[in-house]
Amino acid sequence: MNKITNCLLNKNNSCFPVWFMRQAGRYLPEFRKIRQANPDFVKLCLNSELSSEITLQPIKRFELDAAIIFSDILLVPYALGQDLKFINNEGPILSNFALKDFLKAKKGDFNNKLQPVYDAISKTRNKLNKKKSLIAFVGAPWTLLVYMLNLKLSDKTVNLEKFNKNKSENLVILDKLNDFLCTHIQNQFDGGADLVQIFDSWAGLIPSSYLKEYCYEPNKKLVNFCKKNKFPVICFPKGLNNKYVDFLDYVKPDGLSIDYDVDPLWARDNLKNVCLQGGLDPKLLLGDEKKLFYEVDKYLKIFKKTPYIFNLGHGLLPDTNPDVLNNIIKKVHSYK
Ligand code: 1CP
Repeated sequence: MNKITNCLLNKNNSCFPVWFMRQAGRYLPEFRKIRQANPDFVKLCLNSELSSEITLQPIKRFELDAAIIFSDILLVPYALGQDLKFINNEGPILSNFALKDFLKAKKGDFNNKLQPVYDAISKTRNKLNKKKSLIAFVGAPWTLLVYMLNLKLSDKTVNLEKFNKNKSENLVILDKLNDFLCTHIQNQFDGGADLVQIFDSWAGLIPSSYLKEYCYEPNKKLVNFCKKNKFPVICFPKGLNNKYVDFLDYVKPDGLSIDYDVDPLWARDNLKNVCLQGGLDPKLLLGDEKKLFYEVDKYLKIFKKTPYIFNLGHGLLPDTNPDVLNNIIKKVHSYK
């Protein structure tokens, strides 16, 4: 059993496994080179040879305990019929959502469209040392819905009026998404993934009175599917603050990734019977190294006796210096 699975399932605390969200990305010159030659991001994600190569780039450079498959959460709405484009420095754009087309989506078609992702997973698993995990991922239904219906007004607000206009319809969409996400998880495990992370990146935009319906319940359905199939699962409901406690009580995943707004000491004392992950602010990696290593040390000390996977409180930023990452990894591995 590899280190991360042992930490997640057996709550083993004998070492700190380490990986980083967005570890395959723009901060690496070797990634930028492939990206420049492949301006169509969706095509790149669906090129199993290249996406496997990108997945392994950080593994060749650093002593990481996991590779995360190079793909994107928005390939699911793409496979369900929405056109997807990534505009440089602006992020992703999906074509207008059409309920009729969405309701007609079929599993066979969905599987065919995403087959290159599953092929990339198999190719990567064959090349990756057995001691290292290969991480699959999905976006949680709410976060996907934010993109599919274009609900985000800013990084802090969501258009709830637009959402509430068709509330019953939206709940149907969430449910159908859940079903397809279970298929996507299953296919990724069939391809050779060892664990799955569920990204609910916009959970923090949901007003408290809606949290159960739009965040906890959909995450729980995915987690229950994983548990039934013995797939280790980590949830990342970003932005929940002290509601992380309610999330954990309700959803009960094997692992829980905390964001940079969560106080690690509070997390250790209030989020029990789960393997915690992450938390360190990715912005710290761009600043003074002394301050950075003071903070890295703080996380290691706080989580010394608990099952904990070292990671950040969100994805690596494009301006991160790869050498800094290397120094963090060395420090984490030498700690216990
Ligand atoms: O321009 C480029 O080179 C593309 C940048 C990029 C990359 C490298 C995007 C666009 N997606 C990815 C890959 C990606 N996306 C991974 C690969 C594995 C790894 O972590 O190394 C993963 C796990 C994701 C997941 C993802 N995509 C999330 C959840 C995590 C998070 O960041 O909160 C989200 C919200 C997306 C949507 C998305 N894709 C890309 C961008 C810039 C965004 C965010 C847009 C926004 O802020 O709304």
